[in-house]
Amino acid sequence: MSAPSTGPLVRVAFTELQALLQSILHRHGCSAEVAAVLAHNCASAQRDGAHSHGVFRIPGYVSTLASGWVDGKAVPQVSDVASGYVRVDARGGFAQPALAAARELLVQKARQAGIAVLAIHNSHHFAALWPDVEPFADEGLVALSVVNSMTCVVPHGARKPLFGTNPIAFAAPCAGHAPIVFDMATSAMAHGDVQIAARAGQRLPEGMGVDAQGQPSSDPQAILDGGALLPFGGHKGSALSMMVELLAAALTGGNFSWEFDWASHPGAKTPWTGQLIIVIDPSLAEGERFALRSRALVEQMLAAGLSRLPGERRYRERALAEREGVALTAQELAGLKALAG
Ligand code: NDP
Ligand code: PYC
Repeated sequence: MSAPSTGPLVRVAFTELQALLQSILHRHGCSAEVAAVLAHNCASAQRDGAHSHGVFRIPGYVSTLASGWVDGKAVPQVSDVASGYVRVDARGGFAQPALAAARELLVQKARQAGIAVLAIHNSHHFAALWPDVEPFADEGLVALSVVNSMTCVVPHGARKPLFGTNPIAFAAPCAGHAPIVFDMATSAMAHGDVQIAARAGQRLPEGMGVDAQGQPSSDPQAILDGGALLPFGGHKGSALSMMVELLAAALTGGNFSWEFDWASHPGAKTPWTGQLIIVIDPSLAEGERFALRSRALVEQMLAAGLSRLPGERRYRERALAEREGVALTAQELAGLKALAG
C-alpha cells in the first residue's frame, strides 16, 4: 500500500477534485464522456487513500494522451455474444469507458442467467481495479475482475521479466456491512508503489524485486532501471499472475503484457492489454442468504482476532474524506491546477 506523497496536505471536496481531473483529461485529449469516467475513477482512488492510482497517475495519463498511444476519444464497441457473454472492443481507448458502455447489458445477463462474463480487449487500464468491481456488490452481485499490465515481473523460477503486475479484484455483498472487497497486484508490489518509493528516496522491503543483473535489490530505482519485480508468494503468486494473463489477454483477445511495444511513443505509460469481469447473481440460488452468510464469515473472522478486513482501510479513508475533504499535497494540487490551465 502506497504512502501519500510528502509535504503539507490540503483537503478538497470530492466533487471539486473530480471536476478538476475531468477538465485536465478533457483538455489533454479525452472526450467529455471518457474524461468524466476516468476523473471519477481517479478521484475515488485519491479519496480512498489508494495513492498509487490516485492523482499521482494524472501526469502519466497526460503524457500518454500526448504521445498518441491511447485514443482518449475512442467509442467502445459492445457485442452481445451469448446469453452469459458480453465482449467489448475498447478501440484503443481506456478500459473503464468500455465497462461503462457494457455494464447495463452485463448486469441484465447476470440477473437472467445467474452469471455473465465481460471480456474487454484493445484497452488501456492505468487504474486501481476495485472501482470496477465494488459497484456490483453495492447492488447485491458478486464480481471478480482481472487485468494484465506491462512486462515487469519475473515468473517464479524464470530468469527474465515476462508477466505484468496483473491485479485481481473481488467484491461481494455483506448484510448490514459495506461490500467485502479486495484488490491486489499479483506482484510483490504494485509498480506504482515502486515509483512512489523511488520518488521519496525510500528503500523497499527485501524480496520485492531484482536489479538489471537479476540480483535481489531493495533499491526501487534499480528495479525501475532495467530491473524487475517478483511475484508475491513465490510460485503461488506466479501461478495467479499466469492465470491473469490467460483470462485478461488470451480469453479476451487483448495483448499479453509483453505483446505491445510503446517504444515509438515516448511518454506512453498505459498498458494496452485486456480485462475480464465475471459477475454472479447470488440471489438466484441463495436468495438473501448469500449476504447473510457473508456477514457470518466476517463475524467469525473478527471473533478469530482479525484486526481489519481488506477494503476496510479504504472505507475509513473514504469516511474521513467525506467529512473533511479528499487529502492531497499542496504541491500535487498546484500541479493539477497547472495541468488544467
Ligand atoms: P495492497 O497490497 O496495498 O492491498 C491489497 C489488498 O489487501 C487490499 O484489498 C487491501 O485492503 C488489503 N490489505 C492490505 N493490508 C491488509 C491487512 N493488514 N489486513 C487485511 N487486508 C489488507 O495492494 P497492491 O499494492 O497489491 O495493489 C495496489 C493497487 O494497484 C490495486 O488497487 C491494484 O488494482 C492496482 N494495480 C493496478 C494495475 C493495473 O494494471 N491497472 C496493476 C497492478 C496494481 P485496503 O485497500 O483496505 O488497504
Ligand atoms: O501499479 O503496477 C501498477 C500498474 C500497472 C498499470 C497500472 N498500474
